[in-house]
Amino acid sequence: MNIITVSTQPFNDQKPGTSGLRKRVPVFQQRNYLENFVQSIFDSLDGYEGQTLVVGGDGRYYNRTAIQVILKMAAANGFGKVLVGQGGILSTPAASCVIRKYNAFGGIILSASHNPGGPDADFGIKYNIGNGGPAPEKVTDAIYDRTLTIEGYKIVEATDLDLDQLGTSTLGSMTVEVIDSVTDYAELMQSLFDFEAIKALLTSNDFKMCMDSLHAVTGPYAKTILEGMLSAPVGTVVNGVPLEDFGGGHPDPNLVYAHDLVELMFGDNAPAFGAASDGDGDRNMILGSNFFVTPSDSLAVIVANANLVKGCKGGIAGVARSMPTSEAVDRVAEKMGIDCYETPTGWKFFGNLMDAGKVTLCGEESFGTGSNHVREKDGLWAVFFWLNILAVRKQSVEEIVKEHWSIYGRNYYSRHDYEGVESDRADKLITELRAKLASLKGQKFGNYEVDYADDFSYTDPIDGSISQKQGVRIGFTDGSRIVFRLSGTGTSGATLRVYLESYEPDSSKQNLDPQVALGELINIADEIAQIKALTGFDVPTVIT
Ligand code: G16
Repeated sequence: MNIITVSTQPFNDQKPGTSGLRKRVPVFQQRNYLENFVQSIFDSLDGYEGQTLVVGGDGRYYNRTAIQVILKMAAANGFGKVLVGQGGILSTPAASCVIRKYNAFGGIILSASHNPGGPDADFGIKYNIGNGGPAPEKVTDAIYDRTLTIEGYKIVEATDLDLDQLGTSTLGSMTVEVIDSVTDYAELMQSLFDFEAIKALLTSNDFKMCMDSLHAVTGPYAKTILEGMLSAPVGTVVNGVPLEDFGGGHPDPNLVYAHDLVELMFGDNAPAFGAASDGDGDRNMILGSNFFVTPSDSLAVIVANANLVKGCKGGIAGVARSMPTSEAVDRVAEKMGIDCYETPTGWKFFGNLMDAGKVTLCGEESFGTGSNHVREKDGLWAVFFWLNILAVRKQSVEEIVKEHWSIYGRNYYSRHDYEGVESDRADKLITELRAKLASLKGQKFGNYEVDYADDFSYTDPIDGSISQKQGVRIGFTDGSRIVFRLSGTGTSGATLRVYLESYEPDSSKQNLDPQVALGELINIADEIAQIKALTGFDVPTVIT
């Protein structure tokens, strides 16, 4: 089989964001665009010759095309073997699981996560290292540097492989094994949770649940595990077939985009438990009957109840949350006497802490929770964790969360997103905000007094690497916070995210609508950052 080197020219827009390179499909379809990035990944790695690479994606439009290219380039560049999910399907946590289980050198995951899919929508590619987690910044920086100087890429001349048949074939001297997308992940879940107890819950007459896979990647996983291994009634999983365009929807499990599920869960005769996951299966939303669990609260409840779950029986080493995530979990960690780490936004920052054994459970406010069972956040894992808690505690979701608040206090929390802001306007807002930081301390805004104001910088406690400018934080003397940052995952314009948080220890005041409880802080955020004036938006596009 012929290996050819194709000459190419650099593209100047291949800087990976919060989670890999995400662009519109037509951008990826430009001649050599994907190939340049893949070669830049390989050129930034050492010692992969003869080793195993894992490849899979969320099934969105362009997934199959990209996989064929990656297989041929992996063969030309000297990988020994590629494990690829059947039909090109591997959820992000399943890819992480497979990388770890088979000691692969790394993996390439094709996904733009929660962004819509289709010929004119988004596509993405990211590299995960041998621990199964997203490449750390020093690797993504090296990849980006390489994209700016690349002159050629290597590829074998070969016909496309059949990705739908399980089994082994060869591409030049490289072996390609098409593996079942679900089996390894399902086995891992079974080892972590009490499947017998969950099965008893799911088959009891007075419990009903709905899992909405939003036409995205978790469908096959949820069906196999929930409706198969756990005997939930057929139909428990809805929108369970991954579609290239996610049925035209926005595969983001939040109150806005998972509207059908939200309607069901807040309607008459709502099921006891509802959940949704995103495009590539790493995010989750948890709902009870007429009740929404914020991701920050979900993390705190999971940590507080970890002793009920088989996978955490050995105890929890520590926990971590991204900086904008609410401090609800900090309160649990404090009571448990374990460390709580605060990292920048993005799952890649949790990897080192987990590898060093410092963190067992972690999460982000952006509907992401996970543990050291893999090195990605894991949507279905959170669903099974909650089911396991419900099976043991025999209380409703609402009762469990309210009891939690009565013990630890409630962190009212909300995120306001302004999507599609002109980039220049968004940059100006952040620049002006940064310029104000030094003068904010001690200033009073209504009932609030600024305690600190800074631009979050993180020094990784394991490798000492420093990540600066990770979000502007304004903390108030009563523990409330406002955080501002620009999204690193968008593909057009800018998205401003404003995170708001206040703390309420008094049980009698814990039942307010968060938008009401946070009302004054919402106004202060606008006053300080001039959001309306500078973005031109009167209201956020998404409130979660
Ligand atoms: C958003 C979230 C982050 C999350 C990231 C990647 O980033 O705010 O918390 O880590 O997406 O998530 P996923 O892998 O599900 O796409 P950003 O930069 O847009 O705020």
